[in-house]
Amino acid sequence: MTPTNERPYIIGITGGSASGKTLFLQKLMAQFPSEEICLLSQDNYYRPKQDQTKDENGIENFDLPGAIDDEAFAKDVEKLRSGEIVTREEYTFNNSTKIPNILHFYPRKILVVEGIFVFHFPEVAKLLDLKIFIDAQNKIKLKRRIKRDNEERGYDLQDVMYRWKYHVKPTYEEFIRPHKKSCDIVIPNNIHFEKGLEVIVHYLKSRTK
Ligand code: UZR
Ligand code: MG
Repeated sequence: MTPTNERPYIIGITGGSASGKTLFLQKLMAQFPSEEICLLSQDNYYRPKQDQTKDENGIENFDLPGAIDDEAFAKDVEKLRSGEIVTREEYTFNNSTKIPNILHFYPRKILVVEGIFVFHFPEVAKLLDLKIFIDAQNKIKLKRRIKRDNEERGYDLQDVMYRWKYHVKPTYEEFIRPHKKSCDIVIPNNIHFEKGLEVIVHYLKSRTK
């Protein structure tokens, strides 16, 4: 546990797919020593591929809230909140040949919880002290998604476009965008998020002093 025994300050970060959450968080995490901050990503709570719901064309839809084991996710946030260590197998996306790492998460003064459904799952959302929404225009997110899915997740262009139209965009509209109006802070990331990041880092530093 952290030197003082206070419970962590919990920040939730959401935003549409490819809005820039991961990059924002990499930069945020780099500003703190690892003993002060912990990042828990919803990505590690995808249910196995064989348990995913298929659409009418037989394609798994990873963009439905049911794609995530929300119970396990919320339980782990609660564990970290109450000072317990969390152990979880890494999710390897489209790469069935990769041997997953075993990840360990430690309770810290600041806990960051990220993912497309962190505001949608009530049992996770209720644990958040600060809700941040990273926002970008659809055409910009799509451009980023094409690049990322090709380089990191092994999908070709046709695949990306299909998922965008039938899975990603409808999910954004139904389960993600509605939370923009009720979150605490919206950070636009059409060009960059540097100023928004600076403000958040400054605020969090004041809490870890
Ligand atoms: P972010 N996702 C995959 O691409 N492959 C998987 O095995 C599991 C999830 C995608 C998911 C969602 N949808 O849009 C995205 N698809 O990961 C969320 N297809 O991650 O917020 O980093 O974009
Ligand atoms: Mg991400």
